[in-house]
Amino acid sequence: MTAVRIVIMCALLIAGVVPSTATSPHFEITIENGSPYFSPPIATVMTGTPIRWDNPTPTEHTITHDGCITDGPCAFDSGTMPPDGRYTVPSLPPGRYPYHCRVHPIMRGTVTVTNSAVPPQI
Ligand SMILES: [Cu+2]
Repeated sequence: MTAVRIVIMCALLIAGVVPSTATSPHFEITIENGSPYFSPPIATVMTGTPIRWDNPTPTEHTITHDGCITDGPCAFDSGTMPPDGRYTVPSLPPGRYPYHCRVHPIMRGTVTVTNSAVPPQI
């Protein structure tokens, strides 16, 4: 009976019926006060992996896809992230996503989303 219960719980989790807090695997990027400002500054994640930025600094930042300030499509823009704030992008289509902080344009990072287990050659 326990196995049946586990199967049902898994089905509910997959269906999103049961809210999951810490169970969702995500890729974590931490904002830092000094260069390179994002740790890691260059990240490669598998399609479907949520990407989360944590802001442990005492300063407000944004996570803004470069496309949001150019002609390109705007894939994500956090708005202002307060100290101890967090921003999660649930998933992105495969591609390369350079991003920056609107408050401090010197802060730059890149996320590459891939379907392949082997990171693309740059
Ligand atoms: Cu900033």
